[in-house]
Amino acid sequence: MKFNRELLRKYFIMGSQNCHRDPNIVLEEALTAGITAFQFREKGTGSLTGKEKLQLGKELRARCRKHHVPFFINDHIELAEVLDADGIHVGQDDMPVKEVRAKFPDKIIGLSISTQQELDQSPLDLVDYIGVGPIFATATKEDAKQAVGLEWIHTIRAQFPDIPMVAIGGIQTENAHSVVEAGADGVSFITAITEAQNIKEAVEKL
Ligand code: TZP
Ligand code: MG
Repeated sequence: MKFNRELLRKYFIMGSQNCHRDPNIVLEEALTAGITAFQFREKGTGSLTGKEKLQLGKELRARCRKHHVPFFINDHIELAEVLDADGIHVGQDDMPVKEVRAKFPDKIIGLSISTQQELDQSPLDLVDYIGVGPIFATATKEDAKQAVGLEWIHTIRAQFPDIPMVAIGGIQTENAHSVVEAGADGVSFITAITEAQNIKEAVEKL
């Protein structure tokens, strides 16, 4: 799948550890409601591993394919290959972007950026988009860094007017628009959907 920055507008991230219901149903509702991208992030306390992770990944991958929504894998290079993911999202401590790009010349690659130093030292020319945050406080990621605020989006935009950018961390229906107004191409979110009473309404508002 070819990258287009509009894919970043409503970028849902989740793993089974985030869901109170069958992750297949949660994803299906989110896809039907209009998310523009999905990232399988099976990670942290209570997450599946090995064959179970692979099996769930296959199921979620198939659902994205059916809806023509790009399917991303968080970190897990091998899984991205096996599941024929459209893209992979890596953090600063994962496989270096240069190696990921060499391995996957045609996949969409996203990279997390949380500080000016990371911005300065990352090979931005090799990635399709950056993920920036955590913008607001979040309890979803166990090792999340301090919230950087909307100011961080302005700071990056001033230096890179054209770089495709999705924001993450504490983004909910009530604050999503402030993030886009600050200059992000889109918002990524976990609990805005996995904790939503009504997924359809939540996706529409985000
Ligand atoms: N990376 C930075 S914050 C975060 C990740 C994966 C968690 C976002 O979860 P939520 O529930 O949308 O705040
Ligand atoms: Mg990572």
